Parts: sequence; C-alpha cells; structure tokens
Amino acid sequence: MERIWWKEAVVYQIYPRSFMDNNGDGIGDLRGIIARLDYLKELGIDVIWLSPIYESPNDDNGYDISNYRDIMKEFGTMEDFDELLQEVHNRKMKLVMDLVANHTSDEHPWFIESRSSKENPYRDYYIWRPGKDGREPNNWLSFFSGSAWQYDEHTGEYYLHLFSRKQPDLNWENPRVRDEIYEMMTFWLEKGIDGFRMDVINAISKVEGFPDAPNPENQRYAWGGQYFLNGPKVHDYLREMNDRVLSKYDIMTVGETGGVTTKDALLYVGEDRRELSMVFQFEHVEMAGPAGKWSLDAWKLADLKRIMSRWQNDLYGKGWNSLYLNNHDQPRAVSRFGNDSTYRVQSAKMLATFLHMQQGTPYIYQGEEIGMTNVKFDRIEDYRDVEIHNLWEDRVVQGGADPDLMLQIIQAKGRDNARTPMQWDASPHAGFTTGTPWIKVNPNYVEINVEKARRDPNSVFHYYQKLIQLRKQHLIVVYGKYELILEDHPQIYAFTRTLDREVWLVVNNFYDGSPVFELPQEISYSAYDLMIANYDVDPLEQPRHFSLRPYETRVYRLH
Ligand code: ISL
Ligand code: CA
Repeated sequence: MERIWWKEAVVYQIYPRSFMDNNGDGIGDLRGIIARLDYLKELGIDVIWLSPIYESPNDDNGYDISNYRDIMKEFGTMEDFDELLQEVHNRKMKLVMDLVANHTSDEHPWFIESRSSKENPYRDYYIWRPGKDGREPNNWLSFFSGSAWQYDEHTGEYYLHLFSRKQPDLNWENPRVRDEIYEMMTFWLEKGIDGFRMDVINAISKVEGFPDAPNPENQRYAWGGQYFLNGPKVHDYLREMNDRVLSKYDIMTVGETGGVTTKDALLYVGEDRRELSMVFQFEHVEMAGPAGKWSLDAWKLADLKRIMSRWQNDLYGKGWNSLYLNNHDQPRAVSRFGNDSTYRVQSAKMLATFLHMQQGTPYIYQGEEIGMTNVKFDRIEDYRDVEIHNLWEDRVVQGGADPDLMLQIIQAKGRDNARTPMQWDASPHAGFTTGTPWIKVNPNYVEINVEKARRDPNSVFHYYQKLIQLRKQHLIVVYGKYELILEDHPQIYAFTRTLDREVWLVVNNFYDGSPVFELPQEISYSAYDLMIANYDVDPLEQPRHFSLRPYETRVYRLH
C-alpha cells in the first residue's frame, strides 16, 4: 500500500462569492477567505478548492472567464491571491484552483477576435459552423436550456456553447488552444498552487461531424451528451496535458466528469493511465427518476446503495474516488438526503459518517459542516443562477408550465440552494457582509451559524472535526476495503471496511424510524470499540444486535 497525500486529505470547497465579504460590497472576496483560514484549520481540513476567482463578467459566477491570468475585480487583486496562497501554506494546508477550460467567456479577448471575422487567426479557437436549412447546425440542447448554438450576425455562422450563450466552447482540436491552456496552467502551478479541479473536463472532445442527437419525443432540442461527453480524443488531450504540465508537479487533480460510468472513470484515473488523480462522478446526484433533475421524484435508498457500492468496488485497487454529497451545483445534502427539520443535526452527522467512512477523498462544501439547509425563495426574482432563469424562461414563460410547481422544483433542486451566503453568526446578514448581500441569506441563520456551532459541543461542526481526526489517526479509513452488508434492508445502509486484520463496521439509519440492526453471522468479533456515533450509546450494548434511533449512525471497530 503506497501512501499518497491526496488520498489521505479532506478537501473543503469554497464558493468565494458566498463565503466571506471583507469590504462591505455584498460579495465574498479573497481577503474574506484569508480572514477565515483559522476557522478552516480548526475544522481540520487539508486542502481548499476555490471555485473560479479569475476575471469574469459573471454570467455564471466566474465559470465564464475573460482573463485566466488575473483576479476578478470584485474578489481582489493578484497581491491578495499571493497572500492567500502564502497564508494557506503557512497553516500547512493546500490550495487547489478551478480550471475552466472547456469554454471561456464571450468577453475573453480570444473570442472577441474569433467572432470578428472568418479569417481572424483566433477564428479556430472556438467551434463555428454554418446553419443547416435556416436552423442551428444540429439539434443539441444546452445544459442551461435552449439550443447549444448561438447565431452570430456579424459572420453569419453559429458558435457552440454547451452552457450559457456567454460561454462559447473552446476548440481543443486546435493545438494552439491546448498550448495556451497548458501555459496558463503552468503560470498558476509556478506560483505554487497544489492542483486543479477541472470543470467539465470530459466534454472537451466533441465527435466529428456534430451529428444530431436522437430525438424520439420530437423536442425542439435534444440531449447530445453521447457526442461530447468522454469524446474520442479526451484521453489524448489529458495524456498530453499530463506529460507537458501535471507530471512536473506534486499536485492533485480532480476531473468533473458528469455522465461517467466506473468503466469510463478508470480511463481517467486508472493508476497506470497518467491522467488525473480522481474524478467527480454524478450517478448518485442524478438518481432522480426518468424526469431527471427538474422533478420532485424521490430518490431511493436501494439506488444509493447500488450506485455507491458499485463505485467502491469497481475502483478498489485500480483508481481513486472522490466522495461528495453536495457542491455549488447541488441542493444541500441535509435537505436532499437527510431531514432538515426535526432531525437536522442527527441526519447531517449521519450523512457525514456515511460519506467519510467510504473509500475516497471526501469533499466538504462550505456550510455543510454546520448543517446548512436549502433555501425557499418565494419569488423567482430572488434567484440569481443563470441555469434557473433560463429554465424559467424556457418552461414557464415560453412553455406555459405551472409557475407554482416550477418554483417548488427550483426550491428543491436549484443551484442557488448552495449559494446563499455562509452563515457565520446571528448578526444581520449572518455576519457574511456589512452591506447588502448579492443573494439573500437563508433566514435560518439565526439558528444555524458557525458561532453557535463552535460553542455547542454536540454540533455538526464538532462532529466533522472528529470524523476528520479519525481519518488522520486510522489508515483503515483511507485504505480499507469496502463491503456492503444488509444489501436489501429498506432503512439501514451498513458496510464494513477491512484492512489487514482490522474491521470497521459502519451502520447508518437513513430514516426517522427505529429499525433493528443485526450483524451478519459470518462477521465475528471478540471485542469492540465505538469509534464515533451521533447519539449516546450504552457501552455494554453489543454491535451484534441493536435498535437504531432516527438517523442514527455508529462506527465500531471489531477485533
Ligand atoms: O449543475 C448542473 C446543471 O444542472 C450540472 O449539469 C453542471 O452544469 C455541470 O455539472 C457542469 O458544471 C460545471 O460547469 C458549469 C458551471 O455552471 C458549474 O457551476 C460547474 O460546476 C459551466 O462551467
Ligand atoms: Ca467584497
């Protein structure tokens, strides 16, 4: 067993716009992050992943970059960044940056050149095609509703944008584009950053010819993922990137790869592949029913078990996994998978245990460590996300969908659930800003905030601290083999981890009932220790057989 630092690390994701505002303009910034580094150190995390902080017109909050080598004015300056990096390193933590290289902003100088004429040397930096029969070059649906193509009057052609109209896709077929990206990555790595989280990296290679997507329901636009996810040259590009850039540094890389199976994933992270350290897979956050993301269909525990276990088993010993239940694109974990009313604290701790006790590198999204919840804005105007507004325009304004139902779905699934300001204390605007926040604060900040959590020894915060310490003290948490038990139990998700002769038992009740846990006969032990739990447990109670309380979690060491 080779020990590798990024396998043993816990990552904390910061969405800078919503983390901490230091100058009262209502927008989080780099100096705000610096001011809170001691808090992150106290939590015990090892690595900070910063969502994009580069210059950007903010159509998609920094995921639309207009200058890769400078800092967004609202967030600060390059001096602030250098200081942040230094301060992170001074505290023996690491800093990972977001790399958004599938697309740029339409305000990036490359795109401004590109759209200026067909002969411009930058034309081929992006993907331009003539229309077909007076329509778009193909029927692909954008991630953010509508066509993935935008007509540009000036040269009479369309450009591809898998995301918003202001996020034109770069043409990775062009070696000059790849050179530019590699040089830019080197620029940041030379500053001493510790890795990259690569935005939609499995979308950089598109199938030649841009065929229409199958469209059985005859929609205006159809999902064409099969033609741009895990495309024909993606591994050539990543291998080249690894040879020319990544392999020269001791860094971690995590590829955001929606739509990958475990088999696909091993091509990105297989230990012999020389590509990435780990991927973010999406199966467990996309397990809503056939209606997909924008529906209120409930997820099922049986699906969660099947999906998580498949990832645990298929990658074991071959490639590394990431573990997350939420991020800046997902609803809050406690609202989605737990119970954010009566059992908020218990279920937040249970979910954390369930996740951190699996094999992989855990990611904590800001606020998760205090059990922050979804928000319910009752007016569409209070939402800020481009995805939500495009959806509203498409489904309600154009499509005539029921606005009340749509609002309810947005309240459950919309990305702004994760983007309300970090709740620091009970003062106005949750201590996030002295000004007016760019997006409203969740009104529950009076109850749920960092200051309160730090004072309460039974808080979600202190539980996360303890979980993180367990990982540091016991290699089995990182390297142990996972095995699902009680596969068909309708309420309990239980598994073991095994390393050499040590066995840990992890038992999670995912509901508010009181099911009875029975350890399978084939697992024997003569002694046991309770490693962590979210309720008081009678030390004499045997792990062989016990009844669980609502959302109860227990981890035992058996020997
Ligand atoms: O959240 C989603 C839409 O419901 C996802 O499909 C998401 O758009 C996809 O995972 C890609 O996400 C990443 O790239 C986007 C950006 O908006 C997201 O914030 C980012 O995480 C475009 O850069
Ligand atoms: Ca600010």
